[in-house]
Amino acid sequence: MADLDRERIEHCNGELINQGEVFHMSHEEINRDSIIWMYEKMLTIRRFEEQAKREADAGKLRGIHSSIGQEAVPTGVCALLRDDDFVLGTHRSHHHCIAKGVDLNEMMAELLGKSTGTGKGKGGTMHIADIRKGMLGANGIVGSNIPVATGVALTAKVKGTDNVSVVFFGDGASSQGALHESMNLASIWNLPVIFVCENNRYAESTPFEYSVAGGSVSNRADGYAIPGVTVDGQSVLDVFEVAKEAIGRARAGEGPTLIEAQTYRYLGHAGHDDPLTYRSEEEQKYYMDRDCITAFKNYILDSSVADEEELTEIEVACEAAVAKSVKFADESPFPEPSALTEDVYTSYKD
Ligand SMILES: Cc1ncc(C[n+]2csc(CCOP(=O)(O)OP(=O)(O)O)c2C)c(N)n1
Ligand SMILES: [Mg+2]
Repeated sequence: MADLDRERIEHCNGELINQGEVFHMSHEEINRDSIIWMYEKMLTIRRFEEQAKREADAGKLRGIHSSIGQEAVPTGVCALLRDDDFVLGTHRSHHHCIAKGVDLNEMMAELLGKSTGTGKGKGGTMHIADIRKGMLGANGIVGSNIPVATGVALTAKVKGTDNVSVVFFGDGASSQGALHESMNLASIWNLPVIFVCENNRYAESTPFEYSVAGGSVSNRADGYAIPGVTVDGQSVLDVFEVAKEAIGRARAGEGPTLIEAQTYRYLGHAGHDDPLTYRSEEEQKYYMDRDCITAFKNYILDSSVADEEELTEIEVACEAAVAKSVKFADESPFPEPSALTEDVYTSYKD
């Protein structure tokens, strides 16, 4: 194994290399409903993404940024959010949308460019939003949603609500000025925003170790006097615990947090055109052997939260929901050409 791979694996294993402490939690205070909700969400994301890839491979859309492998991160965070809290995403955001409760039928229709989609078929995979659910949008411009989320948090503070704003972004985005400016403002204004970096080890084909100075994203919080924490992003329960602390602080008016969740994307950067020559088979196997859904299923069975039969029922329901979303999308019409200039400006009122 190349030294770089070994370092990366040890790093993600919690054996620290220029890294902040990796938190492993006790998981004692999570109730059964939350556990079942999280299992169902993670599985729905996985099945939806597998289907989305099949749709792309069949030529029904022009490719996707798959979140397979990263399901635990938004699931652990969104388990603690309300509909009136806000989430902002990235170019790789199907898992954020599903975790925040966006309707699967409308998502699949949006992917396939149909008029029944979340953006009436004019946004596509990288521009899914649903204000009713507090999902303010995926976004194709890397890092661009970080200052938007900070502004959303400022709105909550000015209005005196207890809503929180969560922004997900990648390890590549973590070196953008937008994150640093946002953390600075969020700190001095004590804003209810949680910055969640999904460190999946690569920005396209560029390794984290090559491009991120200092070897840690979470340590960057130190420069802005806000809490920064690294968590095992393959453990949904660990993510839940860290998010609980961060969201609780934000709601209580105690300001922002930076979370770095260490995770891995299983597929290529943007689908089938990525030969993955920049990472080793051994490295991929290492992460896939620690699959977040398999690990969580084992936890549920080992701790008798549910039995095999109950989990099978959930699995069947997730598959049925995804199959239904494809049928809904297939049977929906494409938007009329005359709809091209409609909805350019929003009429959103609160
Ligand atoms: C401002 C900007 N620069 C470059 C790109 C091209 N681009 C799209 S995704 C990506 C990599 C982003 O990596 P990361 O933030 O780690 O997210 P990941 O793809 O790993 O989820 C790049 C460079 C872009 N979309 N926007
Ligand atoms: Mg990345």
